[in-house]
Amino acid sequence: MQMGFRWFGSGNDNITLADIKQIPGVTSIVWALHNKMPGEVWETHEIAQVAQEIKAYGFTMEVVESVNIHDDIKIGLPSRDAHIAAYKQTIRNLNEFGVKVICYNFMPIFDWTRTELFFPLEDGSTALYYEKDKIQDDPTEMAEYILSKQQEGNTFPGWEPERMARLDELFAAYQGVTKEHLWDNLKYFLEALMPVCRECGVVMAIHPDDPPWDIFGLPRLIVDEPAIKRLLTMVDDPHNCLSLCSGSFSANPENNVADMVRRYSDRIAFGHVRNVRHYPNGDFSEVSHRDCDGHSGILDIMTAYHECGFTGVIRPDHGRHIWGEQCRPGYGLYDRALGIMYMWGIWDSLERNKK
Ligand code: CS2
Ligand code: MN
Repeated sequence: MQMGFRWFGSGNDNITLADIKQIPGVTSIVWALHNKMPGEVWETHEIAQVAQEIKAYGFTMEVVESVNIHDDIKIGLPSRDAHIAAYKQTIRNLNEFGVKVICYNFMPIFDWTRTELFFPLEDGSTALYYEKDKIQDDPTEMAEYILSKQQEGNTFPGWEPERMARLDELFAAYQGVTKEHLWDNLKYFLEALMPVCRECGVVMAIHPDDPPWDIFGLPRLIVDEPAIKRLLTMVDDPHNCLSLCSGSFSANPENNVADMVRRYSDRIAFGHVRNVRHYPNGDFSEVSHRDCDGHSGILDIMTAYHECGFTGVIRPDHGRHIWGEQCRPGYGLYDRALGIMYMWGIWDSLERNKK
């Protein structure tokens, strides 16, 4: 396993590369050009600037999260071909800088969705929370709430204000896009990219839908084990892979993430490790990485990765907000660093006891 840390870039993240350098065992920066709108080509001179900063600290940068997908591709509009051509160019440009894995998602309109970004936990920290009953028909309130929590001057991936300002228009455009259409559009997109991925040795690694069920009448695909199987067989190419996110999948208590790791380890290109606690009414909150604080099965998941000899990048996903840290929701320094030390603790003892 290589340990990664998501960094939002100079001027867009209160956390610096110098801070990250002090977390034991982090070798890989999970990065992106966060000022890019879905559909724009990432130019080499723009990539070069970030690459220079990351490399100056001796980090690798082989995982990008995310190159977001234009809605026209998900909807299946004729204009998708131009957006796919731009995406191919971005893959080629990223390849020049040693990028090997592109984490992306295929969720209509909204990325991860929560009803409360600073929910108080019993220990005095706060964390992201999902209250099932609040996600009903009208997304306006939820979207306005999430946008209101953006830090001044910091981007919020997947929640671009430009897109959120056009919610009605976007919902109208997705009218009639069924789950089957969305599968077809994902297949079309991946099949179009595979030749470039093969040529460059770059892998497309889809992030599961968060939460893993339909919201606001919008279909969501990557929600459980049968969906993983469908995705990987539908485009059966080693460049069509998963970013296995333990927190996203385990928001549904029926999903067993350790099993997914064992079953699909050869197609997992990147791992997110995060712990979720379920409440009896179907609500969930994010909690510390410690196994007993939640229900995701962090010990089993790390053990499964270890058994499979996983050599890719794993990063802590969201953390709690602790010690008064002012940070992007879910992306503070302190709790993610604690999560890393917990993961290394498990990993190092498994390594020592390896037969
Ligand atoms: C996060 C996502 O919800 C999550 O688990 O990791 O915000 C993730 O970064 C994106 O969906 C990736 O495309
Ligand atoms: Mn994730």
